[in-house]
Amino acid sequence: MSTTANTSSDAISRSMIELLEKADPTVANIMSEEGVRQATTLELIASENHVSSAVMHTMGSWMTNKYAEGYPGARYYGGCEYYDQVENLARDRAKELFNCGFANVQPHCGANANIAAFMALLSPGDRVLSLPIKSGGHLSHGLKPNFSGTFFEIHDYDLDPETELLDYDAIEKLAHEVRPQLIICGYSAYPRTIDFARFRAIADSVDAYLMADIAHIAGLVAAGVHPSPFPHAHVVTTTTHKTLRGPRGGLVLSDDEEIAKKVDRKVFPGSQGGPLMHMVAAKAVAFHEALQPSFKTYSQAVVDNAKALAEALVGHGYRLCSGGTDNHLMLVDLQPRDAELTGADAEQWLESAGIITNKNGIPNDPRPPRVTSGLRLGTPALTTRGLGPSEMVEVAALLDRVMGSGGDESTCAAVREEVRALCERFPLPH
Ligand code: DSN
Repeated sequence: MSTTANTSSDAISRSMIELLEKADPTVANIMSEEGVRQATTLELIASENHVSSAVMHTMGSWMTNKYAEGYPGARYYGGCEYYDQVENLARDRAKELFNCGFANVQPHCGANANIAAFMALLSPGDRVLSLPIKSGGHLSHGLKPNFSGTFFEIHDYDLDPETELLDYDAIEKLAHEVRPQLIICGYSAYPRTIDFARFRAIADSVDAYLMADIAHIAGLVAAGVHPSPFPHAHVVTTTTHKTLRGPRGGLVLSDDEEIAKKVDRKVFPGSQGGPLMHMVAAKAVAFHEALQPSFKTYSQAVVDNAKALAEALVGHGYRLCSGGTDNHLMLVDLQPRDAELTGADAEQWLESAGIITNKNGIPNDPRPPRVTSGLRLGTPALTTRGLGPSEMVEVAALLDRVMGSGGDESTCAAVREEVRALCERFPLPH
């Protein structure tokens, strides 16, 4: 039960678990086990990361105790002096980080940020042009059961079937046929650079708004290792916990004053009540971290590691969708290595070996979403631990040993021990 206390070098985490062991030993046990899991496994899920102790403990603080509905200087509750200060700080830091004039830091998550953006820009029934989830888009960009697919008329653009890249000419042609009110760019499983300027030109040619959902690449954008959606997008939405390495949460940005006013109204009271002020405070801390020169170094290392991992996997016979990666993630087509291998099997076998990944459909995947022929891999979390390009070669070899073994138990167990050793060499940063 006290294993987390032993694994964590962070005194606050240790004393928190000790306190919890007295207050609620059942939850203390679950949390300890999860702490050990994180410390002893390799996290390759492209949308996950390890936050700093400063960010983590700001979340678990007395800042959770307060209602602060409204915005700084205009709250519906008394006692908000310090919440105004911290929210203003978070907003200012977000604006500085992304070089724009407006930030709303209250969305509880990326999907909520997107709800507010849709509500600010559109009326129910309006037409939206976006990449479907099956090709790397996000569910909040138009999936039928989601709010976006329920209340708006969604039209799909797609990747070029040969290159698996965005085909801007085809998107432009489709935009002229559909005449959407909104075009969305920004994806969950697209490994290449996005040409925001080209998207804006397409949007302007049909008098549509352009929304960039940069949830995956936000940290890379902030660090200048991926082009910025500003000044091109009318609205930018993101999460704060992926490459940006902050607390789980959402953020809406804009450079347009009229849109900004609408976004504020649509976050509160349009789609949320009380903001999670402990998370807003943690966002402020994370933005401060991301403004430091060390974050640029980190983000460049994320990209360098992704390239190294991608090259090593190709060397083992895997095909990468679009042929490689420009950012933090890659989509591995497992079929050329083994036509029988599914993403679901690979995910499960790798987990038993201590390597955490997620199955992911590849473009035009013949298998259903719970099976898939692909695996999505990302380097933000491993880079946070300090692994570099030479360790990416080791990680690729471990991945291949497991996937090439057909899930053989003794192979998975042997790899599990090597993963433990690698994790000991590169402990969590807190
Ligand atoms: N669910 C996230 C991802 O894993 O990409 C996107 O929000």
